[in-house]
Amino acid sequence: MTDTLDIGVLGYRFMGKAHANALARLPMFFPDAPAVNRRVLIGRDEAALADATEQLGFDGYSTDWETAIDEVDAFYNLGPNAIHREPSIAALDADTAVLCEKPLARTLDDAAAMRDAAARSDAVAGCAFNYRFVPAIQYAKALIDDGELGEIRQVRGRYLQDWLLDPDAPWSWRLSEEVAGSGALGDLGAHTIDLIRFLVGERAGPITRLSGQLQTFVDERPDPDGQPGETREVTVDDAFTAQLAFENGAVGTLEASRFAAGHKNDHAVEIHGSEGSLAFSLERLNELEVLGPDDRGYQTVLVTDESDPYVDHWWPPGHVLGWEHTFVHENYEFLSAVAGDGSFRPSFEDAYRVQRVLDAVERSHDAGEWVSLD
Ligand code: SOE
Repeated sequence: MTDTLDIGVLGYRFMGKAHANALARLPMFFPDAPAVNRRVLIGRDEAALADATEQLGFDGYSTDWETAIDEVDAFYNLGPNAIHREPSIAALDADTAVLCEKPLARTLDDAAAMRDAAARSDAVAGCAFNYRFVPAIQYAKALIDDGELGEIRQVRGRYLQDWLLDPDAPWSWRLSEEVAGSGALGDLGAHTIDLIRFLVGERAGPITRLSGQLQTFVDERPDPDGQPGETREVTVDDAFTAQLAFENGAVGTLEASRFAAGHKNDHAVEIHGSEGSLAFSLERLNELEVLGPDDRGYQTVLVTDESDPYVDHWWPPGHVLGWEHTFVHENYEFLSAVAGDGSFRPSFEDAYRVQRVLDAVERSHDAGEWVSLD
């Protein structure tokens, strides 16, 4: 392994910018991170790629991912869900490390194939569930693992956005079953499922059964590439809800929506144990609400002390972090694993287990009954 890691990134819009920004921050704030070179940006539209290559600080670009994955030490697959499988498996089969955006795949079968490729490869494979890397979430996990909440009894997770509230909001690949696989369920629910597994998976065990429902409120939207008045069909859910049963007897609820007026990016979890509770929302991501056995109400903990996860890399206490910092932490951990031949979580196995829950919600919705995840 060379000292400097060459990185190839497929995708240059929202997630491309989030990860390119994270790579650019590493040398200044995480000097013990491996040196990285933003080597090649991969996509289809050469004109847009050329502009993005300049803007995101890459050496060059390519429209041929098959060649590019052989030229780099790590391949970031940030494309739409339907193209997660093939390039990621090809990279892993060439022993090139892979960081794939969430959800892992469009379908459970694709996720299983990706998990199997990671199992047979010597390369590190990770899925970019970035909310594990919020300091307040890691602080919450430490409280739970230390038994501060006692036995886990109830889990409540939600991811609420409002960007499709306007029926004239344009169609995009995220609204296509053929490209995305699902809507709010896989785009937003996947994050919450991973977060719940991260936080309570060791004490509550896996989700063993669930019931779920999916709903589409607006079933066609203006086609941004079509003539005025032309529309495209929405073939995924706009919102979902589910109720969960855990191996230890805990119960839970899950929901996500792209129609939740008043919520911009409200990814929230609340956990009740036999000894206390905790609550987190991404819209207040530096804070954790904690209630211990002797507290009469929730206490707000500002998780910005230098002893808190990652905070010592940034600013003094109270100089709060933001959404983008979660990607810096995630890239630091992933690239440190790549350089050190270590392991990274969330792994493709973790991401496959998230995909099993997504699939179970769809099975339950179709069957109109509870389904098992055994
Ligand atoms: C959807 O709007 C979205 O961009 C998700 O795709 C991301 O994973 C989430 O972090 C923010 O919202």
